Amino acid sequence: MMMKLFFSRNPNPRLAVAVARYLKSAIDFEYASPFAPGESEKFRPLNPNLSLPILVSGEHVLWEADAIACRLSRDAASDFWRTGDDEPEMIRWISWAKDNFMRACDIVHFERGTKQRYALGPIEEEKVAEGLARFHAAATILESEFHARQWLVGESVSYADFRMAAFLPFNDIARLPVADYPAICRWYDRLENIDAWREPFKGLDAPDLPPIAPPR
Ligand SMILES: N[C@@H](CCC(=O)N[C@@H](CS)C(=O)NCC(=O)O)C(=O)O
Repeated sequence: MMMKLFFSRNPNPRLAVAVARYLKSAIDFEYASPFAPGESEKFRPLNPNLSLPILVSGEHVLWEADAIACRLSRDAASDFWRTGDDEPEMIRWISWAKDNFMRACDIVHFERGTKQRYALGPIEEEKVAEGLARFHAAATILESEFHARQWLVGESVSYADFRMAAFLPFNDIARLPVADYPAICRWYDRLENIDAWREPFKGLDAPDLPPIAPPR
């Protein structure tokens, strides 16, 4: 039975779609909107959080982008999710990303992006300021890492790079000062050279994200 990945164009589902397309996984992609009116009944049995991505394989359901990336990489017998001696280092960067660099990006993107797209309230500038402070602290560490290497783990791209960068495709909206960090910019340019990262939704049927009204 063909696996199915439920996705939207938001950051974590985008990440899972990019992984699947990078690995050329033999799966179906289906656009979903579990928070839309009337959709929760369908999706709550699949994921009690109602969030995306969700990977369904027969009776088996997996949610959380990291777990899905691990599953798809194993199925592809790829070292995109490292399985050898590099695995602890990859886990280190995934873990650090979620508490630091990616978290900072998420805080700012939530205020300037998600809240505005989905009418969840006005931008809270003190939260943006907190996110920006966290961003500078994390980016300083990442910048010095990328002075010494091209990718986070070993000599080639791994899931840690995709996870770290999950919110950067949305930086037109989040407006994080990534340009202040040249080694991070060079790393991100390398990611953008990967078709699956740059254009994960190419050929997929998925409506654009709701637009963001310009600030009044
Ligand atoms: N920790 C989860 C977070 C999942 C999550 O927050 N998904 C958001 C998008 S970033 C979502 O489902 N939003 C509703 C939607 O996209 O329709 C993961 O890494 O998969």
